[in-house]
Amino acid sequence: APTKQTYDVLIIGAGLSGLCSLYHIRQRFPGWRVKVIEAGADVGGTWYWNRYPGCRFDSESLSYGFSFDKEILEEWHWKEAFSPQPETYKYIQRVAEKHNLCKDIQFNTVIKTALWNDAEHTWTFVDEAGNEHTTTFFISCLGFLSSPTLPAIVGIEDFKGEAFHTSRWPKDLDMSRDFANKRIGLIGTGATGIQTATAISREPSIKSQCVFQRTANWSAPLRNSEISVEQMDKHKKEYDAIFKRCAETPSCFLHQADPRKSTEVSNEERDTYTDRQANELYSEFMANKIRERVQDPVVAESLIPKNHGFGTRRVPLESGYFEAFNKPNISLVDLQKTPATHITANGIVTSDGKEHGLDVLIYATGFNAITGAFSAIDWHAKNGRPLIASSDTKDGERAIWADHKPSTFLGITAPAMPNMFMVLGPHQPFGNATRSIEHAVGVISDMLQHCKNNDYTYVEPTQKAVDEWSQHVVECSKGALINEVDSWMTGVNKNVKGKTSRSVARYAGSALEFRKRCEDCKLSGYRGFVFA
Ligand code: NA7
Repeated sequence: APTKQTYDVLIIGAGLSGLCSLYHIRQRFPGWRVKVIEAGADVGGTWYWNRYPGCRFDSESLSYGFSFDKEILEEWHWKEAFSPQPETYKYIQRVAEKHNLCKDIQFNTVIKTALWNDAEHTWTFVDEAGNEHTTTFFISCLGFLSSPTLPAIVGIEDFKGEAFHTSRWPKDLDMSRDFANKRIGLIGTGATGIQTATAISREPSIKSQCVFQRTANWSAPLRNSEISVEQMDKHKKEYDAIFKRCAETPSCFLHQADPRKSTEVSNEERDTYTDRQANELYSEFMANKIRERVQDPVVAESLIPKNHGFGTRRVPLESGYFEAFNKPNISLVDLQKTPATHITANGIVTSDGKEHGLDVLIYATGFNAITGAFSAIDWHAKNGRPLIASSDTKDGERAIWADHKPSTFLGITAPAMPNMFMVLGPHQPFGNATRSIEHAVGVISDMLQHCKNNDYTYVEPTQKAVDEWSQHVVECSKGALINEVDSWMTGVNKNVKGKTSRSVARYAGSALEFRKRCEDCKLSGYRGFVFA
């Protein structure tokens, strides 16, 4: 029979955000009942699901760990400057194990429905099995790149070979055995597609790999390197300085942005993110690098983005991606020239009538980003309002985030969603994820402390605060060339209904400004919030 459980704090998601939240809630509120619900079979979130070959981060390893556990930082040897997924996953498992976090995590549980009870000041979450999880406070750690999307190509279900999304890579897949003598197809050339295609191109047993590219992406060399034991011993003494530095940079990485205005420097040094002419110069420089690296000039031209400048979409970092196309068994299909018309049992057919025969089809087609994981839950928020719905439906009029256009206060709370807090939600700076997570969890813990101190069981941002914040978020992103291009960062995913027009879904200002505004709100006694 379905069960009913009651908590003070319920967290959904056991990735870095959920684990960090759980750790801090336990520390600050020892008597509270806290639970984490997780869809996967283990901790790790992004680093649990994304186990495709070549998966690694492009944040510096040394800047990525949790700052709250100095002992683990002291014991942990990051072996590469940019850690590969298996090592990051192990690190996260180590944190969970040391703090016995799994004791309070329920795995393999998918939440389907969320109901706000205005009389009780509680949320009730109902899982797939019909079990009810009722809580006063709720922390969303759903992840902003956690809801994978398949390409909207006709016939996708007809394909007879093995097919999967990169974030659902089969756990026991062994490339040397399972890809031996196979024709591999890969759709998508974002950060994931570029990493996966490069790794597969190095697998000697494959027969061939065909990369289906809809939009060419600018990509810059990762320049990864090994970290020796001696170097790591030295770095271990530098962690305080590393975290201090991350707190001072706009995206929480170790590198600092050049503080000079583009008008103060020569052409060669201009800001390529806001200055169109400087961007064109830089893009041309990068295009010539691709021309040098790819032997076939036709393939090289296809790999050079034509409709967007360098850095106007998230720049994947690569390690030999362009050279992969110099191998005789690696080919590129330029879907700009010959769009995919449909998928058959045997492969992908393009507009020139050609059927590209495949044994395995890999979808590196990205995510319903930022709002996607929210839309997988059927929300009945304050006054029964849905959270996300298309504006052309009846529900759309009442939806809090109609057409996936988020409204928030401080990126951490949302209107008509009382007692909900978000880690890495919309309108938060992403950058170096762990740094942003630790900050958001700090803000949330302080707000919960404020509630506890005052016996509040209800907190909701005012519409005025939400409107002012939304205006600030839009203001921060003004002038950035990134706004002129469709990508997950501008809220566009053509594979998702209602996600076809651009919105400002993330905080494009500096993390320092974001933090200052959170701190000011706290110092003002949480102006902009209604408590009860
Ligand atoms: P991205 O960056 O959203 O990339 C998805 C890729 O898939 C991109 O090249 C898309 O082409 C392509 N795509 C999507 N749908 C289709 C269809 N229907 N046909 C052909 N090609 C398609 O996702 P990633 O997983 O690579 O990276 C996400 C983030 O994770 C990344 O930025 C890092 O921050 C970590 P398009 O460009 O839309 O033409």
